[in-house]
Amino acid sequence: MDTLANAALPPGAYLLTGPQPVKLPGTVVRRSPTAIIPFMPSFLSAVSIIVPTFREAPNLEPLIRRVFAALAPSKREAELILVDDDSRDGTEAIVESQREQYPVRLITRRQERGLSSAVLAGFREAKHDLLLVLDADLQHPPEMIPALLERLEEGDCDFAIGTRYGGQGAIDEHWPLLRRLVSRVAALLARPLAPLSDPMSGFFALHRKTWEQADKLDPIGYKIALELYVKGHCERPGDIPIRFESRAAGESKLSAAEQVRYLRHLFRLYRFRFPVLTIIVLIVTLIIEVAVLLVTFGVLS
Ligand SMILES: Nc1nc2c(ncn2[C@@H]2O[C@H](COP(=O)(O)OP(=O)(O)OP(=O)(O)O)[C@@H](O)[C@H]2O)c(=O)[nH]1
Ligand SMILES: [Mg+2]
Repeated sequence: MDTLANAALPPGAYLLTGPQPVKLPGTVVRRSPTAIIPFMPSFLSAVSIIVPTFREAPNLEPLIRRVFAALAPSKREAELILVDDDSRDGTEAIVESQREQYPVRLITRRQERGLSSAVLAGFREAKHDLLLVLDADLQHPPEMIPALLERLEEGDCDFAIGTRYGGQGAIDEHWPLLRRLVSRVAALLARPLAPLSDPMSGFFALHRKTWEQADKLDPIGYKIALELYVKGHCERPGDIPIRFESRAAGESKLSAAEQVRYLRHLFRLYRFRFPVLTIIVLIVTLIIEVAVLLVTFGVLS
């Protein structure tokens, strides 16, 4: 550890340097010095749980408590990594207050922004072989975490995902109609890329090697699951139906701009997955546009 870099930081916080760093300047990682939880040894693979957060302070205490309560019966070793984009809403103090009891860490990004890149920052910090991602606002029931992990370990699955649309999946009746529609259309548009019933889901689990061996990721999108599935060359999704709750507290960060970014993101994934087809579609579009211009020009002149 670089003592000079850490001298200026509050107790319990230090900049990661050395072989396994989060390289971003201004990134502060708080580590629990005695991240001990009274779990017995387990034969199940250990999991790093990554939660991107932005202004989620009121949700953090119940989130942390419910995550570890869900894992307790299986005695699976786990760490929880919150990746916060400098919310300045008390997040740091809340995580600090939980660190004695639970193996939870906070990465505070002072400069970079964005949900998808936050998830990847969490992956880089994760130390276990299974990676699981969920939102902080308790829309994804933490009680379903074991089901996702068990599905991933069944052998015929390389990407487990909590779905609102498959099987007994459901959405809280208070979720706005427009959001339901947008979510459905977004899922439909992604269908040729991946056979996921809910590709916009932010609740998923994968093996570390899937991420490590993935093609170069381009985290511009609001949700990273689809990109990880496609670029990680996954072939065997495992749907776990969940009941998608309404946000427990705080505000949604899904803006119209994010939805436009999703379309750009989709286009890039199509180009990656079907390069020849994309070129053909572009050429045909170009020919049609030129033809329309010529006809218009011919008609007008
Ligand atoms: N680190 C980080 N986290 C983010 C950012 N934007 C959103 N998040 C987190 O990502 C998760 C999903 O964001 P939400 O705003 O709940 O998006 P959503 O679930 O699609 O929308 P709602 O249904 O309206 O809640 C939450 O835990 C957010 O706090 C960001 O820019 N940086
Ligand atoms: Mg949400």
